[in-house]
Amino acid sequence: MSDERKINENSKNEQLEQFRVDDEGQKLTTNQGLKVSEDEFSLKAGERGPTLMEDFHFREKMTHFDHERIPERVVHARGYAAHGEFEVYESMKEYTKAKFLQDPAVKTPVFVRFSTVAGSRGSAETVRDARGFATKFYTEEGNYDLVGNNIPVFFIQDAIKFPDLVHALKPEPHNEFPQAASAHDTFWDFVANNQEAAHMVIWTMSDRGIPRSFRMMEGFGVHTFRFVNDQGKAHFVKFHWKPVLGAHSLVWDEAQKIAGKDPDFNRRDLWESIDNGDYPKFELGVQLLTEEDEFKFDFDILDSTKLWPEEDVPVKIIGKMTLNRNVDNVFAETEQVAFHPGHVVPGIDFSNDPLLQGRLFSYTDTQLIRLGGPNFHELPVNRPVCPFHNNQRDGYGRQTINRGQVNYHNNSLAANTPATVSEAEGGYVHYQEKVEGRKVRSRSESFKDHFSQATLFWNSMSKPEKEHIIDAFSFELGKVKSKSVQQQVVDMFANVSLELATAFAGAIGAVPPKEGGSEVTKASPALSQLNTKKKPDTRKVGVLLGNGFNGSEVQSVLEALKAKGIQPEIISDKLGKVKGTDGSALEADHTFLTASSVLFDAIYAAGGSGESKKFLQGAAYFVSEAFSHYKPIGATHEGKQWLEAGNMENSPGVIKGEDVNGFAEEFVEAISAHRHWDRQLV
Ligand code: HDE
Repeated sequence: MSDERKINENSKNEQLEQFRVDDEGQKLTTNQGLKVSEDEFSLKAGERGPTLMEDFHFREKMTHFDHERIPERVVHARGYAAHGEFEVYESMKEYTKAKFLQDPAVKTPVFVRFSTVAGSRGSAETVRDARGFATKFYTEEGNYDLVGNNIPVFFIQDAIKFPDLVHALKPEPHNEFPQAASAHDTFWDFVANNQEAAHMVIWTMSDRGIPRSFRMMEGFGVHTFRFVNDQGKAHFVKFHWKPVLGAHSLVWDEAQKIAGKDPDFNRRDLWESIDNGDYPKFELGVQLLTEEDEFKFDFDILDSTKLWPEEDVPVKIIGKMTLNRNVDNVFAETEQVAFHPGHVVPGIDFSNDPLLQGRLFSYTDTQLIRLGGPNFHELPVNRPVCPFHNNQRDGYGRQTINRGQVNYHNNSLAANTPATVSEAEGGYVHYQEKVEGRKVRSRSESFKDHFSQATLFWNSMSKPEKEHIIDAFSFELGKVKSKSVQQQVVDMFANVSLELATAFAGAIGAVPPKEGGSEVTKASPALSQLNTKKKPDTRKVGVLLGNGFNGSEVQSVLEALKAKGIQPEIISDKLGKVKGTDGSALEADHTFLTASSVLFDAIYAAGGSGESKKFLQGAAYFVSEAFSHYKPIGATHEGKQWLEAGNMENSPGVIKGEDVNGFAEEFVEAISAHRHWDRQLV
């Protein structure tokens, strides 16, 4: 690889190209390149005799298969990824010298992996959990990894507690259930006895714990990092990803049903969007603080259980990421990608957040067991796109052939190269923060308020969002067997909100809290998803269509939806052509068996005059289930019968179309709203 460091959006793709292999149309060979004449039968002593040791092809094939699995990630095992590019809107020179944040003309290749945290690699995706949001920027100065989550705070304040947290969250060790769920005794026992978890717990119990899609959730770097400019001046910084489609969630009953109907719901959504050219986009935002302002807040900015309210420290939008290419091979790329918050570039540095400090150890360590040795940086997805040279050698799976006699520093035989370079030439120099202190195992007093920001979050929620939080606590604690743990959690959350704790105590038969309450009255409107962007783009609409539908009118509705970026998919009682009154026909994409209302954002009941009983039953169920999940429902022609039958006609977000043109417009607006929470369910 040349030492020329011109990176563009294609650099990673071009690098990966040299590793891609197309097997189709090729001759079958062993791994040694020997052509194979027979792949059906092992080599035997006689047709009915034993297999011979000599059968090297059988042994190679079987041995490779026997070793195909690697350990899954200890957390974030279930994930999905895509390639893309990042561009900065304006130079960030004032704050950081990071090269990829200087020039709006430069596009930096990225690889992003989204994940759930608790579940195993094969678990369902719509479980209640935080989501990982890890981005690798392949910059001209080396890889920069922003390894974040969709929740801006964390459960614990010090990394030493991470193994305890994860043990408590994962399936219980004696019986190994429940899978991918926090609704069990050990998790809530951990929460009640490690009360710093309060803030993140209220986030996971909120709608943020069940995002509608990876494309519709925010991302956060969580920790306080540092930006450092070329004058050596530092700012504290928090990173945000803002989805261009807004942040939206599922409802809990729907999320549980999707987990059965389509456990791959989120990855399918990401894959299909990119495949369709609807590229997911996120804007990068930063909150910046001068070093002088470090102690200006009523919380410690080194404490990862705290956020910086956006109304106090505005989020400056500085760039945009577009995901535009699916992987070629999930194992090679998504599974083998190795993120690490310690992969930084000049201009980005750390803070003393004790959670971040511990992560700086853990990520390389975990790759050593997961990817089998110290050469994981050589795997194609992990390679920087700029050159890399050092004196590290050997180890399992080493691929580079480092030539020459010299593999040490200092040396004279190679003129002391590879040579270190000065800061001015791009050498990474750690920010020279002055640090002094006694060696102590303790926590600063400034980390001791565990409840105020949980209350801030609660205060910021709209009425439906509060109801969802109460329901989530009632569900999760309703699954806890220990009465003592249930009561401890009630008493703990009384410190966050008496209204909340009293409500879920009632639902789980616990004693309502006698004392508690919070003096925090502040709210942060940016925390409510009710204030997010609302757009119709890429929303999926299930169209219930039967034979004898009104050909031209229904087609004109479908065209109007498509013109707004909405994706209608036709559902009928059988696959094949569905015929319209005017002789036109539309192909059914799904049947009532293969699809479910929970897999769509909205339902359009268009009906048809020649419907069978099976059709009528299937459609009625679709409509009523979608209604119960507060989804937009539109109905025209015969489709209106289900609204009447279900007494849904005058409900918010239910559009009954008399005039087809006006109908499409109203329906698009209802779809953009995402859900209609003010609907009264009967
Ligand atoms: Fe992680 N985390 N984490 N984490 N984390 C891992 O690294 C760890 C934390 C996050 O898609 C592991 O490669 C410790 C916060 C994401 O490959 C492991 C602590 C945040 C991913 C690990 C934390 C994260 C991981 C497991 C407490 C949000 C998936 C496999 C100090 C800012 C990355 C691996 C991917 C993965 C350790 C806390 C995000 C074991 C010790 C806070 C998105 O190294």
